[in-house]
Amino acid sequence: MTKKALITGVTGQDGSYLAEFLLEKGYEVHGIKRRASLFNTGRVDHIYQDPHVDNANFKLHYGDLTDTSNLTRILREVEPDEVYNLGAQSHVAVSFEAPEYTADVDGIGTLRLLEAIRFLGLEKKTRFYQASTSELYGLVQEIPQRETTPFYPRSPYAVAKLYSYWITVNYREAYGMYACNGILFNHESPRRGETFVTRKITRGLANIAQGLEPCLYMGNIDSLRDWGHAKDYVRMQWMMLQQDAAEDFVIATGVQYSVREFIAWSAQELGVTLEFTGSGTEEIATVAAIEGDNAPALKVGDVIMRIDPRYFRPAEVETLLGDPANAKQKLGWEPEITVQEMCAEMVREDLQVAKRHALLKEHGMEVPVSVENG
Ligand code: NDP
Ligand code: GDR
Repeated sequence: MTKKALITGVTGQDGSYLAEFLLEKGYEVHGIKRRASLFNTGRVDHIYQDPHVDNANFKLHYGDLTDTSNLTRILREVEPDEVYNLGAQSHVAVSFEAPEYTADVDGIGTLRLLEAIRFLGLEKKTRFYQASTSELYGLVQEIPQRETTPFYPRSPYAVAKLYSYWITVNYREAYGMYACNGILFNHESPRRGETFVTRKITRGLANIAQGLEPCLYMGNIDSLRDWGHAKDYVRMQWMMLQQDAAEDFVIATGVQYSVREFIAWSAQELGVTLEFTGSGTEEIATVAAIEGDNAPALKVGDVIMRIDPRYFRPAEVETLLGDPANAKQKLGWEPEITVQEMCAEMVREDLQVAKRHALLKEHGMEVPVSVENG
């Protein structure tokens, strides 16, 4: 029997990799996409299947985590074996601007799904994965963070996700549902949204190297993160639903680096060595040396990064470092892609796009390069 999976957030970074992964495993994959005024399926267009042909095994449904009746109808229609709840307003800084919406989608949205599964009598059939987050640890109470580390959320996003974490545990305990949390540390890829820090850096520096932008404006570059590759992390999401009993797992690499280091590696991938001088809001990064021909727009001495306090958060999560020992021991999971390999891949892909845009610009055409916000 073909297994059916339903993914909320299928048009996002993780949703797109997970859909690919499950299709390769032979699943029939259903995804929920939001109605938007522009096409928003860019990350899944390559796996799109014409719904007019028979046996299409990738199907998209319009929906929203704020709409109970819509979620219930989709669940009733699909009767999935597995639900992956990846949909969220996932930007921490934006959650300070839109706290109520974030709570509705990232907190109550999870309850709506769990309750719909129960209401439809699917609680013994449908396994449920909740996209929990290292942001739950916020102001860290223990280093490294593991499954037993106390939570201390530091943003409306993290507080909403805290509700989702516990309501998932509660439905497991109260109704015997196979429901579990993956507490995932930051994971990135060339498909990462443009306003998260890694992608902002790789895209911004590629644009600067090609003369499309003058400078990268950053927030807190002392921040420390445990970064992995999204491809490794979606594999783990699936593994968590294949166990005999539901359990919550920390997924991380166990290594942390600063945002400043990520900027330096990204520049190095472009053949540019940076020198960081000054401190606090006066810190800048200057081009110290250039090798190769990826950065024709730059010369030694150019300032290509400055601090803009607009990107500081009202409450910051300064340091995150996960301990993935439990996942390694019980599930045999190991990340296969290092953060440096991931950074190189992201720069490579963003550079290709920047080169195409530079060519268009050279021929007098307008190109979109904004990295405002985030
Ligand atoms: P993205 O921001 O790339 O994707 C989020 C997805 O959720 C998009 O498909 C988005 O749709 C959808 N979405 C947003 N609002 C709604 C809504 N109201 N109803 C339905 N869908 C909605 O996030 P990631 O792929 O990076 O992350 C996936 C999940 O994992 C998220 O829940 C995130 O909070 C969590 N997480 C992510 C980590 C990471 O480092 N990437 C780490 C830990 C947890 P649209 O495309 O239309 O915007
Ligand atoms: P995060 O990711 O908040 O950890 O949440 P993000 O990449 O946005 O920030 C990481 C760190 O970098 C610092 N930073 C900046 N961040 C952004 N976006 N833009 C900047 O200019 C900038 N300068 C410095 C941030 O302050 C922060 O400390 C991500 C999301 O995917 C969540 O959904 C997920 O739950 C967590 O990772 C784990």
